[in-house]
Amino acid sequence: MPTYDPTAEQKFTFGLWTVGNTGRDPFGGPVRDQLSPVEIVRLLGEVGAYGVNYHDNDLYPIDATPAEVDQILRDFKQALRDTGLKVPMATTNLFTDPIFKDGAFTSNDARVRAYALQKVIRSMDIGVDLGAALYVLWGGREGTETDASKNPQDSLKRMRDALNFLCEYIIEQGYDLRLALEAKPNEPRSDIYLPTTGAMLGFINTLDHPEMVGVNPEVAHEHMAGLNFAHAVAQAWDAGKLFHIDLNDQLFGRYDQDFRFGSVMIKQNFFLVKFLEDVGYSGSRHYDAHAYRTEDYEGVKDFARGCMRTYMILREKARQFNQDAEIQALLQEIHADDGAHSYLNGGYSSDAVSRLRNETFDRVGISQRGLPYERLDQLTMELLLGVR
Ligand code: GLT
Ligand code: MN
Ligand code: MN
Repeated sequence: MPTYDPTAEQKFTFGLWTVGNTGRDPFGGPVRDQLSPVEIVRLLGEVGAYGVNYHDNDLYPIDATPAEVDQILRDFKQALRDTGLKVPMATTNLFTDPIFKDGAFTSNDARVRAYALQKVIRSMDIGVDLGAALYVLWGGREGTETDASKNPQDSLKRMRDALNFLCEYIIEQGYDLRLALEAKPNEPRSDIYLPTTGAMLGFINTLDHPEMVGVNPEVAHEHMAGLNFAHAVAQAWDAGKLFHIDLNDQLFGRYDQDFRFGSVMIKQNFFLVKFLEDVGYSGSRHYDAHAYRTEDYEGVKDFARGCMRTYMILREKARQFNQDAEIQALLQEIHADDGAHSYLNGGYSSDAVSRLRNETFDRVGISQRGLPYERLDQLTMELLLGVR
């Protein structure tokens, strides 16, 4: 019987802002005390996480003096040594401070754009020192309420200039650091630029160093846009761009709920986990989620343990799916191929075209073949519901 305990191989990580979330929302104040970074690291150590990620200002206040930052880092590093937790990813808060009210890299104010670059560079230096090899950029304020304020193409150019600048900085410093861009369709801006993972993937190819930049897709963000998350992840993987992943959960059409992973859409999350495990994704499995507002810190631990446990359960279900004789027989039947058209597998050739031109297809006969997807899906559901 599997234990479903988290393993180091899965690299389960949480942000300081996730288990440290105090439950503040637009309609109410905090319901939990703010834990210090050291306390959060201890909590994560207790629940068996692999690592902790952070925004610069989750760790030190925006106006901290260099001496204050040094002291905070010393304490943080000590907590990391005590617990064995890693820091695989770091990021910058470019959304909370009022200076970012009209964006950071895409702000209309050149001083804000410059300040944003300075803030990222300083935070990167610290991130690299803490061992991070990945830097996430989520542009929560990079957007508009009214398109009268900015030309969307100018905004893309500003975004591109900023990312090119940061890549050159990384190269010049000799850092072993890659960037991962995170898309979100809206909230807190009415419309955020590059709203989906697919849009980010297209944009990356316009950069000076596309090889240094990938994506950080988040379940909730694609669900907000009504999209199939596993399909977005597959596209990113296929492009060699799945550098990181933000796991959480929620139904379509809602605000960014960031619920416990696997708490809402079981089937979708199953196919996501199956995909990640089947292809051998080896990056962090990061939980960008937080506990219900009803919880105290015991409940936050339940939340964190639940995120990892559900992943491990779905991973075991994926293994069962791959070994289930009936399911595999159905899949074989569905994918049956007598090899008659394998001449098309090698790509284009004039020989292939002339063979293709001369073929006659039994259109009606082919259409009449039933595809047992109902049976396949029912077996999948029964497996997930625990009766197989
Ligand atoms: C914020 C946002 C997340 C991003 C984080 C990284 S911050 O919580 O909602 O989706 O991943 O900046
Ligand atoms: Mn989110
Ligand atoms: Mn996220």
